[in-house]
Amino acid sequence: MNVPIKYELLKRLSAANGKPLSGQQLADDLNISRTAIWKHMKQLEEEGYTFESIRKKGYILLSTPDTLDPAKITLALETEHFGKKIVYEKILTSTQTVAHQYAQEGAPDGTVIICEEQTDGRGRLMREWKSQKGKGIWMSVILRPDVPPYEAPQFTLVAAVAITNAIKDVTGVRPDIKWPNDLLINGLKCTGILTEMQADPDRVNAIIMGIGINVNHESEDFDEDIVHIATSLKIASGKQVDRAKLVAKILFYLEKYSKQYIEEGFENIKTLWEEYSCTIGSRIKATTLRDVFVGKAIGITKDGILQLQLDDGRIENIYSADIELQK
Ligand code: BT5
Repeated sequence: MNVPIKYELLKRLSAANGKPLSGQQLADDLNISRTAIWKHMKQLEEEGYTFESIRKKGYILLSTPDTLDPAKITLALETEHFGKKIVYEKILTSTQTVAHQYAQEGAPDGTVIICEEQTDGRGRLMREWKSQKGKGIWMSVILRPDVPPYEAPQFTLVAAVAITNAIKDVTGVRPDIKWPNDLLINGLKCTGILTEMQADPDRVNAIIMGIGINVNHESEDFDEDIVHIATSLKIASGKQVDRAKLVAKILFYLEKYSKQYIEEGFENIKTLWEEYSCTIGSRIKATTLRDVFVGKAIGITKDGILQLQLDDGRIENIYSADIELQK
């Protein structure tokens, strides 16, 4: 279905708040025929929307399907321009791979690639990211900040703060941020962030921000190899979460904080990040590509680099690593 018409229809029906809207009124509003309205309603029903149709009065929207349909995301969107272009598919290999192609073809700042299921979802260092059908948020957002390449890793911290705020607003549960790219609830991973970029030597062309969130999984939905390290927002909050609303909220905060980072620098985001972090102040083991360091995480620099105080008192700057919190 033509997305603008579908969106306009749903916008009106959901704003009516349970009162019937007549086919004639909808047809006049949208400047299409009553038959066309009827056809659109049928198609919406096929997609899982349910309506009550009252003779001579019109339609009431009863429920929306549990999907990431762009029309549903758009209904909840409060951004200036993030999420104005959404590419939605039932199944993809990886939203990152597709987002890289879109970025290369010039997709604008804030473009979203999102799907219900990934067959080849990936984490850092090409690790596997499990992306079960219909349960999570598997999306990549294309950002076009005018920054040098060495500033790209900071966007992982910007995203971590944005997603934490959004999860808190929508579910009431506040995850902890584990440097650099995990969100944990009760020590278990609910979210992973993968920041990749396309760049010239001195300028970023695009940041591809991959976001994977376990939303409505029950514990039996997790494969054996991750069941002891993973959790979902439903497990943590005890409630089914509206994924489309959460996507809209994430885009709102991602737009807000990336703008703030570009215009004002890292200071405010650093403060929020430190408040949400479970890494700072903890004794941790940091495994980098070359070394293993153990010590107390004492802070992040204004560039987002983790500072570790080793047992001999030396300070080690950690640019990229896997972190284990130690007892
Ligand atoms: C990450 O990597 O945490 C980044 C994950 C980013 C996924 C998103 S989904 C949308 C976009 N498209 C993609 O293809 N990717 C991005 P890393 O820190 O390397 O963690 C990977 C590790 O997390 C794996 O080795 C597993 O141990 C664990 N893991 C895999 N799937 C998980 C899941 N669904 N929940 C929790 N942990 C998981």
